[in-house]
Amino acid sequence: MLKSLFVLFPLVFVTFATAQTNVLVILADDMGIDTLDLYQPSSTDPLPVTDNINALAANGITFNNAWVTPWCSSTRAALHTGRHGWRTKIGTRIKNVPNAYSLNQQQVTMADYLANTNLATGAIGKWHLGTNGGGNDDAPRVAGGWDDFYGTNWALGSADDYWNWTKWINGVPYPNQTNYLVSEQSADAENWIINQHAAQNPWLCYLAFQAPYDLYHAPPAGLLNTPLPYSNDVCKNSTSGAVKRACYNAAIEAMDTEIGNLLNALQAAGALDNTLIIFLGDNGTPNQVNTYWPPNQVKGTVFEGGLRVPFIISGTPVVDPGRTSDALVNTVDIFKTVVSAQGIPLFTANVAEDSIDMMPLVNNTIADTDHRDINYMTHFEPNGYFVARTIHEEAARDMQYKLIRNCLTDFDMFYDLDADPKEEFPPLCSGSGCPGSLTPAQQQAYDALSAELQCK
Ligand SMILES: [Ca+2]
Repeated sequence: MLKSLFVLFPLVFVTFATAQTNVLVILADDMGIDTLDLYQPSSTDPLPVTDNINALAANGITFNNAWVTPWCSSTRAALHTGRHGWRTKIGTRIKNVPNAYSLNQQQVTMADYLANTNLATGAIGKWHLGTNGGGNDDAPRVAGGWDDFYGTNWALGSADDYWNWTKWINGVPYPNQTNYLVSEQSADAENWIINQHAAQNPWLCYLAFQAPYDLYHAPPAGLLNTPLPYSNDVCKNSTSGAVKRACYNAAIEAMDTEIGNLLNALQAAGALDNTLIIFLGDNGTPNQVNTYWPPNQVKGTVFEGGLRVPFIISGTPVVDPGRTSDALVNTVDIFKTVVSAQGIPLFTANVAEDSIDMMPLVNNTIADTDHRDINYMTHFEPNGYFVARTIHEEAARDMQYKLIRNCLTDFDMFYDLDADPKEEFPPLCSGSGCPGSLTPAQQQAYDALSAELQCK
């Protein structure tokens, strides 16, 4: 199998290694660009205070046009493998059913790829990539390739209570955890990284917070900048969108505080020297707390409200920090960026085919337009091979135009994102083959985008 063959090559990689860079990937759960003042400086909606995320931006690059997938699992699969869903067959969330199609051992992940270098790899937090096809309690290590895993139940995908949850450490459950989940996830990352630093191991830490997320709750008051006037029960049970949004904003503030605690502790330990920090959301904002996008064009869809998330690359390796970038970056790009940051060439066939190294953007040696001409994303249900799809929609965009196709009905919607960044007005054309009167430039863009769609 691919994975067992793969381990034959490590000495080649080590030979090529010239310099290594620690990498901290922080993945937020259910968080679109509508949630941060960084992306919405003139918002009239109350937004959470996120001094620590803003500091990452001040010391890094803020990407304006980053895409992920509309759901937790499909984004994670793309992030870990550098491959789009039509290759991994994970196009949506993995549900908590027996033998659910999962990230499996045949997929080469970035942790696999780096497994035989001297880079230590640790995954912390929400896994949500299944149980290697069923029942494997050690899936983050077995299928994910990580050296260590500290997190929550990957069959379910998430903890269902922030103060009563089971922690899994390398395949072993530790039930009845009562520490606030987000604080524990931050502490686990801190401990793991400090240990690697003490052992003088270069490290890659993937920290997947279960926050802000659509399990609305009232975080501990001590983590908030803005007092939350609602109890945990009210956050949980209210049917008011405004109440839910206040609780959701509070969850972002709590996560931001814990990101600050984590980075301060690492800085104090000298563990952040030569460290790349990547922060992004895993999918857009949930409909119930959406105040920005057109209704129902949010999490779970391939509209911008589902795909477009905060994406920041920060840390000491960033040249000319404090920049913004319009480059069409994608969650799949993290794979080759992490590998590239180690000074390791990526030349293996059938690995991370969709990933494009972002280090030239980090080094500020290319123009934004030179990273990728067309960004692409797919969403389908259910996951897996040889199953009839009940949902299959894809999207592709260039610097200006975007094409959405329903692959089941062959229905297209073609937008000008410069003129209509929220896709709130009727598309330039819609229907099978997108009949309508397009300008020659629009037609050329439509044809190019259409050629990128896979629908398979
Ligand atoms: Ca999510």
